[in-house]
Amino acid sequence: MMSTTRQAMLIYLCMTAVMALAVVSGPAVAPVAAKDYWNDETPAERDARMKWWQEARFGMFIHWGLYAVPAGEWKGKTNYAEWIRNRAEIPLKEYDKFVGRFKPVRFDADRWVRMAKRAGMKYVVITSKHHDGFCMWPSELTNYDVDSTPLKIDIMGQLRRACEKEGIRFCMYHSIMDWHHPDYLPRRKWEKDRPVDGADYGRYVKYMKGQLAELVKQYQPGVLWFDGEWEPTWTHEQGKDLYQFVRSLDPNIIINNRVDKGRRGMEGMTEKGEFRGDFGTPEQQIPATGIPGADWETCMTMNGHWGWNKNDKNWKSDKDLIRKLVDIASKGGNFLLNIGPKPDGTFPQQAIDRLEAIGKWMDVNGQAIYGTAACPTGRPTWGRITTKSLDNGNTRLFLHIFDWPADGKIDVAVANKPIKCTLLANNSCAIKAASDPNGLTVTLTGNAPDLICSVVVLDVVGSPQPLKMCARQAKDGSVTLKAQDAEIHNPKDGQAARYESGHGKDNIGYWMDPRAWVEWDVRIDKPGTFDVVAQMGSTTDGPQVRVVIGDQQLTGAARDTGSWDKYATVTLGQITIVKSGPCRLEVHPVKESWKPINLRSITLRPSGSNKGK
Ligand code: H79
Repeated sequence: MMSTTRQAMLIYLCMTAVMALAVVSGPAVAPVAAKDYWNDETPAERDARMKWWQEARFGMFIHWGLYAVPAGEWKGKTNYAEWIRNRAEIPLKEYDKFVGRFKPVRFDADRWVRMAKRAGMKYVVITSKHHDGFCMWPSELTNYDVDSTPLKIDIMGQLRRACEKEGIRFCMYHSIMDWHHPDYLPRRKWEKDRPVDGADYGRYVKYMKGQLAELVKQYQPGVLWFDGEWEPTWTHEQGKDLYQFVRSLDPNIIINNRVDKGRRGMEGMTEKGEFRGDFGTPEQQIPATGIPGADWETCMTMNGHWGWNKNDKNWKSDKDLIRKLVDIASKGGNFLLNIGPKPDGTFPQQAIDRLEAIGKWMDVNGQAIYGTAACPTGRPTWGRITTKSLDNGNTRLFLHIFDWPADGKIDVAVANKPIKCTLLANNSCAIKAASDPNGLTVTLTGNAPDLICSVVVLDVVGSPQPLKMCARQAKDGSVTLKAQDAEIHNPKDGQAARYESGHGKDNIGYWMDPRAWVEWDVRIDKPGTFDVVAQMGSTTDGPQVRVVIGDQQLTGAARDTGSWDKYATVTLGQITIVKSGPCRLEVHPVKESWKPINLRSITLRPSGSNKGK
């Protein structure tokens, strides 16, 4: 049978021929317009194309290329990886010596793919070409490829076949930016040895398209994951054209938003507008909330580098990685977790260990991740929720419990009636679930079956009816309001304040506009007098905030912490709450005093007179 790719190629060629004929024979024959893969796709067609990817939820990113050879080190500095050529300013003459030293004698594609599968990953995205321009398959269009290395291994081909065997989707990362091709522009500022004379960017684009045609034809990637689109030589028009071109090679292929110019920085979601791309690409960060209707995938490293860096020992823990996977699934996203293989073709042992640990968790809990949808409510304090609709119109909620409660009780902010509730690890273990006007309460017994994340399966009647989430008082009477749970109100015009995460950030930032304000829903069960304590970062003394709770308010000032990313705990004042029940806490800038601050949290802490009551 002819593959869909081949068919598409044929249709594409035929249409090109028809269009050429139309031109030759003049206006009497109406030209047949090529399908516009972006605008002419119906929502149903798009859903069908995206289905496998949306259900997969978890994939492996692989950054492998010549940069594995220096392993992150150049002239005594050790903090490089796949950007080493650029960051260490290595002349091409020097860098190209890695071609002769790329000898992955222990490369075993089957082993790699089996490790991905064991970890519970459903797809693999590997660098066919990173920014350094080196091609990991034998390309007809350049000698800067694996055919010029001592072992001449077609890495893409071997991985493609291994994926096929194991039922894993094979996908490719391809960089638009290219620091090697003579026609690519611009050059790096420090490059003195490569004059731009004769360079022709249009010719580079043709080269790239030719290579993409090779890749799609020979390896049928499920996703083309572009990157390096931010340089000014790459335009929106070219992005549109490349999206159409790649879809015309294989109509079913999925393409990330870095094909075009609509990506919002490292936050990665696509700006509003005509921008192409099937999914957003947050890099090294997880969005604060899901984005209804948007497809996205967080890509992240296990340590601090994408390519192999032998000195980077800063590995994320099993717990951190598993909870990140859960967090992402609970917001309706995919997790693309990176491996930077070593030059001998093996995975770093630390990466192998982590894949193994995630796999063990997925063996038990995978069904709470695959094919699930985002949590319908806000984020609970005890963990995360994923959902699945059941055939009979009811809903299955997977309660991913990070912090097993001491009193055994967890709140689920939905109005639905419970049907049954069990532990996923042991489905004979019935758990009590009861609903009241404040939502559902699940009562657990015993200890957490999994200290990283225990999953409770809760079936409820009908589709989810979310209730407003309230922050509640802890045992000591305090309430902590976190940046990630704030509702941010921005004026329609002007700079928008937003929640920032990743790279140690966990705060409301970009708070330039004093008209922007934030609020939280709170529920007070034990009224009294509270100290209002804020964690704030500021580059000056004095920006004031007004905190409003019900009909009371107070004003306090931020202190100079030297940097927006350094935080001080400041007591803003005291406030007395007389009535129990739900209320709102708002934080407004005081306009006259305003200089941007970062806000990490607000805590209401029972004050001296109130303590222990
Ligand atoms: O392949 C890995 C990295 O090598 C690559 N992307 C991941 C998947 C990467 N390249 N650059 N970076 C990561 C950081 C670059 C950030 C910037 Fe920009 C590029 C800052 C300014 C231009 C992206 C575009 C963020 C803001 C605008």
